[in-house]
Amino acid sequence: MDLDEFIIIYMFFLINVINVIIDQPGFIGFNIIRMKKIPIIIDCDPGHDDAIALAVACASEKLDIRAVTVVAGNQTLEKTLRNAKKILNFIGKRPLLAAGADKPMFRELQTAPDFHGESGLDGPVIPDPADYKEEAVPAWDLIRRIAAESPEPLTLVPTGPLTNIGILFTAYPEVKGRIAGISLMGGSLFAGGNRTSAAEFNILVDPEAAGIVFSSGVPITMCGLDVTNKAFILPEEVETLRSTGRVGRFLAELIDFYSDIHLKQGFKGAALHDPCAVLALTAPELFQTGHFHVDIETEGRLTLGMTLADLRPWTGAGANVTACLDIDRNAFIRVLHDASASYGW
Ligand SMILES: [Ca+2]
Repeated sequence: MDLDEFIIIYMFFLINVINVIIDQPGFIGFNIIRMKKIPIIIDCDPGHDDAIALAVACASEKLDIRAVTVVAGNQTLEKTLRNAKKILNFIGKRPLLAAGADKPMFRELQTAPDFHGESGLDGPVIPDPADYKEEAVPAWDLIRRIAAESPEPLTLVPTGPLTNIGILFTAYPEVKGRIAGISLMGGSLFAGGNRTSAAEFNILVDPEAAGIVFSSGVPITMCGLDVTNKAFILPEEVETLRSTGRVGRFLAELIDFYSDIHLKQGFKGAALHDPCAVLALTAPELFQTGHFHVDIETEGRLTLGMTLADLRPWTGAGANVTACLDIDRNAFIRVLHDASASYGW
């Protein structure tokens, strides 16, 4: 054996010894790495499926929720902010909260009372916590501050129109460098629209903001209707959810209201759109994905708000989106049941 061979064998031995040592519970350094949570900010417009997304996110040990920010969408900002406070208070988590935009960047607001009721969260009655106050700064200023103070880059999880993030990237473009990625619910590549034949609601409400976000250069994971229409919950699974405890009962009552319109539209059960954006982070193994270059239509008479994937490989347009296209629905429902059960009674 010459010296080179000896060094190679010695290094191999040393690396394996280190691997054995660091995998022990007493080795603090490795445990810190292993337990490192993903720092996120959820930007939402609750919203029945936003409520489920918040409950799933707050139950996850993989996430460090630095703040929740709120935008107008499913209902007016006043209502979505009130709903966010009610949901977070009810599930016993009170992260920093900030209100954002009360209307899209360049358009009038359109809401979705047909899906979410006049309150934006029709169905169960839960307390309205008067002592849970939002921060004095708007959502984009809070995100900027947290991003600047955070040692690690943040991940944004938008589950409503992208107005707050569009304003953030326009007012403070340097913040993009502090964002590791965006895991969002919005759009549709191959499943058609829901609010119009071409467009999904979140993107349709503020297509200009969506355009800013999709062209920002920040890595985007997109949970559009391609996957979220497949993330439905069947009536018998709602009953199991109801039996898991106080949060499960609350979520089941939300789904009772929210299922109605889905069943009338021919779905097998309520499509749980927004939780997909959370699970794409915490349980990526549930999803099948593809990489696409996606642009947002901001002018079309029939196609306003369309998320358009360029399927021509020869153009050289690099992918700006990882799109979730399919989901292991049974595993998704198990995660939902486990998350709600973790809150206890
Ligand atoms: Ca939403």
